[in-house]
Amino acid sequence: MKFLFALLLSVAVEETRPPFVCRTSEAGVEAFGPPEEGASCPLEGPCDDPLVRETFSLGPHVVPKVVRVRILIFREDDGSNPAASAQDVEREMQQLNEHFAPLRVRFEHVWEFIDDSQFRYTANFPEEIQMKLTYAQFALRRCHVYVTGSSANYGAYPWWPTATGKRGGIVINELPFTTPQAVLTHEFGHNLGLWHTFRGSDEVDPCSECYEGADGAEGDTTGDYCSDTPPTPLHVSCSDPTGSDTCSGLPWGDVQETNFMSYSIGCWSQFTQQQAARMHCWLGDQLATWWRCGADLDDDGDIDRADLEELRLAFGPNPGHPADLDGSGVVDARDARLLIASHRACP
Ligand SMILES: [Ca+2]
Ligand SMILES: [Ca+2]
Ligand SMILES: [Ca+2]
Ligand SMILES: [Zn+2]
Repeated sequence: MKFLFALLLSVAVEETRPPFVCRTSEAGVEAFGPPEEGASCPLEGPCDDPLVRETFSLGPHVVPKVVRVRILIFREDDGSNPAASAQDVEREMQQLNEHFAPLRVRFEHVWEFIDDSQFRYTANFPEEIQMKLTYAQFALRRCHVYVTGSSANYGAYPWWPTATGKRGGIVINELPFTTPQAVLTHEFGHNLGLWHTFRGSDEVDPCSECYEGADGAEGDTTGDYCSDTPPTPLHVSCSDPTGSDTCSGLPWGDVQETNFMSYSIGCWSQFTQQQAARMHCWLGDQLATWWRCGADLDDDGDIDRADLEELRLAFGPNPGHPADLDGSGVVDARDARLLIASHRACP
């Protein structure tokens, strides 16, 4: 009986939880105005070119990257009512690193409480811009994450002129940050250069040049600019959508609910190869000041014998260890080869 009650309660909680909404694109419209009516599908930078993107596919030449992050947890003026706890920060960052490990991207964070009731709850983008302008420090060097009772969850695309300035970074509401929902993974996807997988049907003009139809024929140059994320409508459940693409009349068919950049939050588990390549490309381009080379294991600015020795000491099954450069869960000769390749390739 007790078990049944707990089960019913958990179902009720599931149903009353607000659906996940991310307002990254709206934040851009607010800051930079709407795209021109009927505008074509302009490239935002070199990484939108599929040929450039492909040069960042995860081969031996793609160096592991450590992205610096500064997390600000807001409290009231008197230090009460924190938006999250130290344990929440550690759990959230560990989860983020697990999700990005196979992509050779790791996040290194510092965090602090900010006691300021003015920003403990925020109602809109302008207030959140004030919060960022007040508290961002060295934004060129690291990505900021603001955790508070915010109006929404959103990141900042790397092609925005403000991406590595004080107005950049991630605003995340305290509710998703304090539950293992992976919203932080989704928002970092935006900051490192990913669109929503449903951009091609939901965030562009219907049937326009940027529209990604159900046939997926122009997948590399429309929608999210990734042909390995299937065309999809905005869709929140974990089963395939019913219905058809109104432009081609074709059914949507088999979409990728498991993608972190979809809205199917309950079944998120993966980024695709092309998404990984886009992120490494943008990290090499607009975001080059945010990261250091992951192969520099002792963080002394050089990749040398001392780093190789650090790697050797970590040999064996070692998931989450910085020396597991390819995120395979095991530190082995493949990681050593990546380290040696990074010796030449790292900036
Ligand atoms: Ca796609
Ligand atoms: Ca070193
Ligand atoms: Ca490995
Ligand atoms: Zn989003």
